[in-house]
Amino acid sequence: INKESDSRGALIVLEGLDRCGKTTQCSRLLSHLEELGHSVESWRFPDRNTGVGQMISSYLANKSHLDDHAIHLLFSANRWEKRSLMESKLRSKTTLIVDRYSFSGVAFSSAKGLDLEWCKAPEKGLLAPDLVLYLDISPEKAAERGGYGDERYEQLEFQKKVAQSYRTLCDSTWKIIDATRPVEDVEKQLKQIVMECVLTCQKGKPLSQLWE
Ligand code: NYM
Repeated sequence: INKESDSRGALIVLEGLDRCGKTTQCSRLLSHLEELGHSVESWRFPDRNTGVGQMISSYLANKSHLDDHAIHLLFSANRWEKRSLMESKLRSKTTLIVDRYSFSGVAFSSAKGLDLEWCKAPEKGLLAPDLVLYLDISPEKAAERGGYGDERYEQLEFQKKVAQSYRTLCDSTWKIIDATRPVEDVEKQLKQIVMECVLTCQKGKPLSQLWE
């Protein structure tokens, strides 16, 4: 029985190394869902527009230095400050396509050597995604794509560690997509998986929380 109140938008997260193609695919998914007449928004973390987001942005640009734990908590706070808006969007039946989420938070910080469980703790209670799409590419291939900027973390050796952390985090619910395929192939696969998820949430699926 579908309770009308359980019908909602889907929380769809794209994850992967820098230069894996997430941002391109997010914008393609957004236009696709819009064309089909769905209510949909594209979000990204870090959200650099908030006060916390500006601190993160300055850290990433190497304009400020912060303890590894402190920046980890800022990334998490940046998600917490959007949590209630996220929930109200989903309940009002808007689907959210999110470029990076808690998994990036844990993968990047634990790649620096921070304890995995410590990294997960502040994420507990954030909304759990309905779908995690992992755009899989080797750090070497991603680096070959060029366009690593001068932001912190955009270095091959570090990306190798991040890839390892993602491997630890990934579970059977994640959809692993071969991101070395041509953009259109990846797009086609993603659309199919995403549509299924959007329809499931539309029919009614309770919201749940991360790592509880
Ligand atoms: N990043 C992103 C983190 O270290 N922790 C997080 O919680 C999130 C969401 O920020 N290299 C890192 C991953 C990226 C960098 O992200 C900026 P983007 O998608 O390049 O704007």
